[in-house]
Order: sequence, then C-alpha cells, then structure tokens
Amino acid sequence: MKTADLTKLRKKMEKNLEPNRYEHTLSVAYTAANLAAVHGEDVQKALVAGVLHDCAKSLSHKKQIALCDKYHVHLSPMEAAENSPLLHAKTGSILAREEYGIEDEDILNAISYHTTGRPQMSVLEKIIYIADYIEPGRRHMKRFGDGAPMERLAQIRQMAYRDLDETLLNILSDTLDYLQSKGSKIDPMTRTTYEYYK
Ligand code: DGI
Ligand code: FE
Ligand code: FE
Repeated sequence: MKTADLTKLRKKMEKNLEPNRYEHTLSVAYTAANLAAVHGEDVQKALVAGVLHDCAKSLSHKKQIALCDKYHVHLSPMEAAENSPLLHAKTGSILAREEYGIEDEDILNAISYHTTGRPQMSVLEKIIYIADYIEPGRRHMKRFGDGAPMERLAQIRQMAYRDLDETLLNILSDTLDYLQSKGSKIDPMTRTTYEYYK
C-alpha cells in the first residue's frame, strides 16, 4: 500500500463519514500506527486498517443487511438486529474489500473483529481493537459509563505500549462490566474473547 493510496482512502472516508466519526477514524489510524511501531507490526497496514475500521458506520441498517445478503456473509441474530453495535464491523470488512479494494486478509479481519475481538487475534487485530478504545479523542467514554474514571483510561493507554494481551484483557473486562451494568445484551463473541484471553 503506497502513501498515495492511503491519501485516497482518507479522502473517501472524509466524504462518507460524519465529521466526528472521521476525526475518530484518523485518531485510531495514528494511534494504531504508533502501537504498530512499538510492537513490531507493519505501520502502513495499521494506518489502513485504522482509517477504514468504521467505514460502514454511516450506512443505514437496511443497506448493511443488503450488503451482507449480496456477499453471503452470515450474521448472528444479535449482529443482524437493528441498532446492533456489531453489524458495522462485519459490513465494514465487506466494504473495505469491495469498495476500497483491500485484499489483505489481516486488515479485513482487523475490521471484522474490532468491536468484539476473537480468540487468537493477530497482532494487527489487537492493535486496531485497542487503538479504537484508547485514541486521544475518547474522553467521554461510551463504554465507561458516567462514573468513568479517566485515570483508568490513562492506565490502559500506558499499558497498551507495553503489553497488548494484558491491555486486551483489561479492555474486555471493563467492557463486559460496563455492558452488564447497563443491562445490554452481550454478544457471545465478546464473552468468548474474554474467556480466551483470561
Ligand atoms: O464504532 P465505535 O463506536 O468506534 O466502537 P466499537 O465498534 O468498538 O463499538 C463500541 C460499542 O460496542 C461500545 O459501546 C461497546 C459495544 N459492544 C462491544 N461488545 C458488545 C457491545 N455491545 C453489546 N450490546 N454487546 C457486546 O457484546
Ligand atoms: Fe466501530
Ligand atoms: Fe471506532
């Protein structure tokens, strides 16, 4: 992937996303690039995966379901539900392949699993999952709830540059606590990922 290609991807994302979501996208990309540098992963791949990870976020539910039908992507009932926070990860990966021309399976998987994680994640998958959580714009942590201590986020940010697996486990554990406290439905994959890394 050349620099010019990345510029093209960025421009396309800027056109397709809300301004705030685009900001988030860039923050995830640069955070992921730094994590890649520290942990010996390909920086360019991290940038591309970061820029694209939420590329399906602005699509309507109907369009996302149609995309999955068209490309024969299987969805669990929870993924397919309206307002599912998980659907855009699956459809993002389809769009990245079909519309943004990404062929690298590791990048596509990093997009697919950026919300729930999965067992045996690649280094790139972990980096995108973590960068999405710690990017500098995450101040009002959706996942932390109101009593959200910013010190906790600071702690997780430091951890991310030392140990990816430990960071992953901490984020998964906080996310499960948060979802449970809100009474949200937990996707089996979120729990499976947690059990695996525990
Ligand atoms: O797309 P983003 O907002 O940048 O971040 P994301 O794709 O990681 O989505 C984050 C949301 O997904 C966050 O509010 C937590 C939620 N989430 C993650 N796993 C589960 C989940 N929500 C439910 N209901 N169940 C899950 O298992
Ligand atoms: Fe997302
Ligand atoms: Fe995101």
